[in-house]
Amino acid sequence: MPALRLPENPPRLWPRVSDGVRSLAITARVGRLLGIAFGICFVTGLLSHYQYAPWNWLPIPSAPAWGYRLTQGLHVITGIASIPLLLVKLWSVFPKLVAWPPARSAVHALERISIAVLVSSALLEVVTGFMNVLNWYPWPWSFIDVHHWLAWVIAGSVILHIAVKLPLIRQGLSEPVAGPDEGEPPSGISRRGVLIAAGTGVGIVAVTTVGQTFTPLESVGLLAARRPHEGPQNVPINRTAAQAGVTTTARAASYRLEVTGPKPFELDLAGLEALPGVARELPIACVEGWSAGASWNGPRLIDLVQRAGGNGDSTVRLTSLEKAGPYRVSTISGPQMRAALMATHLNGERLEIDHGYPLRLIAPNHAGVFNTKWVTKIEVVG
Ligand SMILES: Nc1nc2c(c(=O)[nH]1)N[C@H]1C(S)=C(S)[C@@H](COP(=O)(O)O)O[C@H]1N2
Ligand SMILES: [Mo]
Repeated sequence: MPALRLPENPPRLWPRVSDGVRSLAITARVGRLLGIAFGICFVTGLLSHYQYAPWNWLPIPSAPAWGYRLTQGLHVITGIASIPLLLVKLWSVFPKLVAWPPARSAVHALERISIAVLVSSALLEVVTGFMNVLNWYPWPWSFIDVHHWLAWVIAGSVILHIAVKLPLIRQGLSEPVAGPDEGEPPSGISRRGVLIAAGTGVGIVAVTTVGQTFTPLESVGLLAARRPHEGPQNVPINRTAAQAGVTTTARAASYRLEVTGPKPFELDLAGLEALPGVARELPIACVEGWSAGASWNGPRLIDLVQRAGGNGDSTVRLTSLEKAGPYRVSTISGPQMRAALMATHLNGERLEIDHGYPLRLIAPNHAGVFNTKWVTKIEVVG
């Protein structure tokens, strides 16, 4: 039987990458882009986190109303763009990542451990972040806590990494992308080609996801989990009334809005609908990366708070008809509370049940998750 002989030049599916293509010039340039993306993603992520844990001496402003929509949009786009950048960067230093022996000295061992921490935490962060955009949480731990603390680990490791590599970064950025010795490999990919491929990858993921927040690009939102205009009344739904288990209670004749405070009162549906309303254009901007502008109408929250004996400095807690679930209760205060609406109408129609009928909160520059739907209780707590 003839011996099985492997062809000397196996056919390749991918363009051949010669070792000359991996270069400091590419690593440094991709690294710089990745650093910028991570930086924007970190700052906008902290701004989002601040909505969850504000300091009472520094209230969250209510203007611009689209502030959270912008910062959360940037967060998701830079986070997604860092996935191809990170992969290209890892590819560009791959021989070093798997170099043998693993450590030449104690200092070298420390450096490699710090890179292992950086690479693994960055991969975990961007991949779980992307799964969050897809609304997919196949893990038992708190996404928000892990995502937040990993970000600090990454920020620290990135600063350390830049400090250690600064001389190399300088050198790489000063070298031309196409090295003088680089003959164009006949069937290969050039250094410039690698950068163009990386840029195209970033462009594709950015354009196909930005559509879920930036309406002119909605039709190309292939990777977008939600389309800004898909859903009842042209607004997407995070959790339906059926999922929240409120289809009966939200429509029941026994529905009451209870407002507690120094002068508590109660309204039935007719009483609620008789309240004077105001109209506002406000976006819903979800932490999961989609947003949609809409026109809302309903009584001002501050009017209800004042009628119950509170004032503009009160902290207000809203409770949903939903029996369980992480978004059943929310708290609002400061400029956002003073500017908030208790919406009864969306885009000119009575709220659909999935949007929170009979009554929901909608506040400017407020993370979508806190705009409680199916509100049945408003408490002036402080
Ligand atoms: N009671 C209740 N309110 C809720 C939610 C929920 O699950 N339950 N989801 C929140 C989230 S995460 C978002 S993004 C918005 C979405 O509002 P929409 O479904 O009307 O677009 O509602 C918020 N209000
Ligand atoms: Mo959300």
